[in-house]
Order: sequence, then C-alpha cells, then structure tokens
Amino acid sequence: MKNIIKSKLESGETVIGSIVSVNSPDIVEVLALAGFDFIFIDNEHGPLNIETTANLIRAAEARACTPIVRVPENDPIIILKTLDIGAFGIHVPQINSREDATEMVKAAKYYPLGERGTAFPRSSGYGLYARDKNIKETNSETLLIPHIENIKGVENLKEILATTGLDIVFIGPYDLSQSLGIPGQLTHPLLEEKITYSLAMIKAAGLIAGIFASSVEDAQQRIKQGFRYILYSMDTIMLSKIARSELSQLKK
Ligand code: 3PY
Ligand code: MG
Repeated sequence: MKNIIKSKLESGETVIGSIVSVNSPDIVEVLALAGFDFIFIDNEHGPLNIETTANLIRAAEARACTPIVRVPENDPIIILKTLDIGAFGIHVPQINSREDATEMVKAAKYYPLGERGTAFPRSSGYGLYARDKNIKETNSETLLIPHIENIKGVENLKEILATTGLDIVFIGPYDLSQSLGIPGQLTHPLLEEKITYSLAMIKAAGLIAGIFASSVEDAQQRIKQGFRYILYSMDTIMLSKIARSELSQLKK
C-alpha cells in the first residue's frame, strides 16, 4: 500500500480533497479524475456505512486518489473495520484529550505502536500479502487524523500533540464554533483566534495542519496561513451550487 498523499505531504506539498457523502462510486471517480488528491468518505454524517464505504474505497483506488474515511466515533471496533476494508487513513471526530488521542492510535496501529487486531481482511490482500511486511507498511502508511473541534481539544492540544502516531491534526471549524457558543459563525474573531493558535501549535510540533474550507477564497486563505491538508467542500454542495447557478443563468 503506497499512500500518495503521505508522500506528497512529506515532500512539502499541499493536498486537497473533498467530502463524499453519497453512495456513488461514480462520484468518487469524477472527483478523482477532476484532480482531488484524496476523498474523505464521511461515515459520521449521512447515510454511508462500512459496506458502501468499501466500494467507494475501491473506486478511489482505481483512479489513484487516496481514500480517507471519517469514522463516526473514536471506537476501536469501528476503526478496525474501517481500516480492514482498506482506508488509507482515518479522521476521528472529537479528539479532546491525550487519552482520546492515545485510544485512537491504539486502535489504528498494529503492534508495537498499538493493538489493532490482525486477521485476513481486504487490507491484508485477503491474507495474500506477506504478513510482516504488510503490518510494517500499514503502520507507517496509514494516516491518523484527529479532529480538534471542541474548545476542550484546543485547551488540551499540547498534550494531544505529544501523542506518538499522529500525522495530520485537523481543525473542524463548524463544531469548534459551536463549542465556542458561536455556531456557524465561521468568520468570528474568537474562532479565528483558536484556529490560528492551533495552527501554530500543530506546526511547532512538526505535524501537518488540516482544515475544512467551504469556498475557494477560504481554501486559498488557509493555504496561505500554512494549512497543508485542505478538505474542500462536498460532493452534494458542489453539485447543488453549480446546478443552481447554471439553471439561474439559463432562465435569465
Ligand atoms: C467541522 O467543521 O466540525 C468538521 O468536522 C468539518 O468537516
Ligand atoms: Mg465536525
């Protein structure tokens, strides 16, 4: 398993992905062919489940786009199943303490870094890959991406960042704004202060900072600030924006 976005990030590049929220391998292929570096298959919000996600992962791989999955919660069984079907990385919501981060790493990494269970799933080539090599490679190539999206996570960021095994630390601006009492106010100075503080801490710890961006201007601004893992918009949002704008031009 070669994780293309991990190599890109290691060579200093910025990577851009988008959220896939519907069960359509075709949409995954379209986004991959359009040039997104990764897709973020959302198993927290929306209808996708472990079986639909497996086929979306296959579609991404067929088009050399890195499949990353957001799991619904920091649960070792869910993390195990998600990695077993072949996710190249996981986002885990609401990582608010060192303990949360440690649990996440323990569930996602094989011995000696963690306690991920071993068997013969898709990620092991159904048992056909050389076992020791696969375990080592999977431990180093799988991206672990905690969500800092609650003020508790920001307050405990120093301890979270000291957890071995994290690659990218992702700021969730929507949930963070809610926990600050300013839900959805994405340009509020208090939110920006917490984002800027977190970005500086993540970079100082030598990790990659990631964030969600809802518009091109927003994404450009985040890249300028130093975020190198950009989650840009979402399948249904991009489609609805284009549909509405083209239709309104057509009806003029
Ligand atoms: C948030 O903003 O809370 C997110 O999880 C973005 O994907
Ligand atoms: Mg969130």
